[in-house]
Amino acid sequence: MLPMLLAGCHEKHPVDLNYVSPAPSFCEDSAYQYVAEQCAFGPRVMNSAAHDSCGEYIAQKFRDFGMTVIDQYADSKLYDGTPIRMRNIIASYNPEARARILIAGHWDSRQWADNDPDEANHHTPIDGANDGGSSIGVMLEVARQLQQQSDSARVGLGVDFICWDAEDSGESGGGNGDSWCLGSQYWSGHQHLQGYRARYGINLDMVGGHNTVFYREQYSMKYAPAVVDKVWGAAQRIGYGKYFSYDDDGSYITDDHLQVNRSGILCIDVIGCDTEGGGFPATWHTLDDNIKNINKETLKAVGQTLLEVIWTEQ
Ligand code: AHN
Ligand code: ZN
Repeated sequence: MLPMLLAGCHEKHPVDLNYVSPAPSFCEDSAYQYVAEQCAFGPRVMNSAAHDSCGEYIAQKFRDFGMTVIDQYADSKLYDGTPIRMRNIIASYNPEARARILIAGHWDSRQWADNDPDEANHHTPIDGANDGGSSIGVMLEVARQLQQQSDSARVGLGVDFICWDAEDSGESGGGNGDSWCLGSQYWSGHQHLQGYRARYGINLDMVGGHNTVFYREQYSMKYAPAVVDKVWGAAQRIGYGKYFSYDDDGSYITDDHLQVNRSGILCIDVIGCDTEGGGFPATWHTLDDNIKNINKETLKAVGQTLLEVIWTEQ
């Protein structure tokens, strides 16, 4: 019998209703819980006790899921000269495998809600449930799924989860592009292992909000169009074309993926946009970026797509 083919209104590639994915099911309840647990420490702003405790939590969770964890500590300075101590956390599945991919996202949260509608909040730190927490929550659940597989069916690919620090302390208005992404800037010049290579990278940013859609970010299209195709194609294949949309082009966004590209590894950014208007999510850099505004379906769409990419990588 011919497979039934159906082109939904959001799909560029027709959905094959007979397609059976080899990937396990991503549990959005687990991912949500990992976001909530990060938020419970308080805002993860640089040089704070909450930040440091949450870093320990993240590293320990990855170890609990059988990953080999490398900590990369480094000193840096915020754009206003404040000294900071950064911790990039690199957790590896199958650390000995030659064929590897990289999945990344930042774990720090912004020290100011400088996009809050109420100006009185502009100097208050944010929980960063979506902006920071969601990426780590999804990566932890992907790691847990990798560990859960029975020995006979284990994925042979290597996967490196890189949790960037100090992404979100940049200068308001985006004027000073170098003031953002300090952890990944450091890593791009000092990789955690000498001669580190990955086939490609997927950076996650704001992957857990309400009313979220992922458009093809333009630097990703410029540097790594085949990786964009791979990820968007995987999403469409398993029915998440509504989230991974071809309807509009994304914009050019300064984010951690640029630093990975700078290091010579092709990397894309999966960054949430608001379904209304296509800009950053409505809660972006506001006090509303908290656990109440995390959407499990969005976490599921991104997490299941990543599992599909991993389980179908040759
Ligand atoms: C700038 O605003 C220059 N880049 C956005 C990167 C970012 C901040 N992603 C989340 N928070
Ligand atoms: Zn941010």
